[in-house]
Amino acid sequence: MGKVSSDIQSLVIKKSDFPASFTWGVATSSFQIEGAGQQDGRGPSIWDTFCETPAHIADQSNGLVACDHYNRLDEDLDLIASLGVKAYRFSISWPRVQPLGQGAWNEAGFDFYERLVDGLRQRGIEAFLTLYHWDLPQALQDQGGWNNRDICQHFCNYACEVVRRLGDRVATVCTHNEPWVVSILGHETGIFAPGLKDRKIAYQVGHHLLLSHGMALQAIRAMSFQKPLGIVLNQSPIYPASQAPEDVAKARLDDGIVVRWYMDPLLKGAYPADVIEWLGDDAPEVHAGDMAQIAQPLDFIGVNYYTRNFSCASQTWDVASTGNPLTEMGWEIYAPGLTELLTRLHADYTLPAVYITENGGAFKDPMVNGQVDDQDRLAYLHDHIQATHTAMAQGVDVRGYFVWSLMDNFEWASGYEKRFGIVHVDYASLRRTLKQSALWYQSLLKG
Ligand code: IFM
Repeated sequence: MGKVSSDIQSLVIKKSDFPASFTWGVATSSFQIEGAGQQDGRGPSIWDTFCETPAHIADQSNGLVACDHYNRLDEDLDLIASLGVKAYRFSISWPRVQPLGQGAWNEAGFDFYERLVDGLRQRGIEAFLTLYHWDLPQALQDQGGWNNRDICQHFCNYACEVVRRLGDRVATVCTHNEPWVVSILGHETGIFAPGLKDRKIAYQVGHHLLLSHGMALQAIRAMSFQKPLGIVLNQSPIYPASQAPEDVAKARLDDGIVVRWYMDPLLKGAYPADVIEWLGDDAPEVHAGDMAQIAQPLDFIGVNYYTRNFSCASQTWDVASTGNPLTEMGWEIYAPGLTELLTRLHADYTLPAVYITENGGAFKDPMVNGQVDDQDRLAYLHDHIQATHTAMAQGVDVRGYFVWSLMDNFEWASGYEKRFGIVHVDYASLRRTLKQSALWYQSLLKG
């Protein structure tokens, strides 16, 4: 393990700049790290199926081993504890605990999560549990997946069972991670599982995700569960590429598709009229009572922020034209966008507590003499933590910040080629090594 290099000391943000109650954490998701794809009765998920088509994943990989977190739980819990974080955000693999997505529970799967929440507790780390981070049981996809309204009740049953078994040892529960990704990338562009390319289905899926969120919140509260409940959205401020009226209009519509399509129903009880009009016949079928069901009171909202976006009506926007550096994903590094996003949401909505539930970057990360000197990631994290602080100073009630990600992992259609971790994973040996960014985060959290 290396030392924090001296130039890092010049970075300005300090833990003491934040309230003592602020939650500092790291985040992961089940499919991206667990592996053990065919172990202990886990059922197949749509991502297992999606990975079977080599062209879907950049390096033709899959999640069968991933970081083998399932078999290295204690080591990984010690790793998390070594960072000094207050909280760990993770997701439950639905097919691990209920292989078919309905019916029988898999006790071995629940045992794993029992050991996870107990292990966190023993180490004094709060558990931030996410119910759905994209690994749908394949058996439910075979019945239409999120396009079949029946799935809302299946999700609700699953959510209640997870809370019944684990709820006493978690700090918060979140229903969905990034419904825009599931809806659009999974069902309109088809670059993520289940790989459909149909706009009408995509928006029906989006509606069912939100409806299932509302149903689950209501059912969990009916169990007298008192802890904070929320949802996590991927959000970006969207700017027109120029002040030309068509670019301004496109930016407004894109904001409707990415931000307002989720924020409005959750916090105002209605879909944005401009997006409904743009969808025409592809607008989702909404039953009487659905919108009230979706707009359950939220205890918190999670914001996943990586970059900003530009909208251009006439041509493809060249992100290089901003002149700012890009991450390995090709995403512009623009920390002020996080402040702009948070203050805009604060102005437009009556927000519940906010957590930055994901923030981070993929960088090249060469391992040299056993160390990864990822100054680019370190600066990225520093600047975004500072941007969070700036938003808080302007009145946004941000309660915590989670680095994406604890460790390098399966980056969906990019496979293992893109590394987001503050801990390096050598995929041949599965050895974990703290990068400079992890050492810096550790020193920041020491205060
Ligand atoms: O790795 C993903 C994560 O699963 C969801 N949010 C974005 C991350 C980086 O692409």
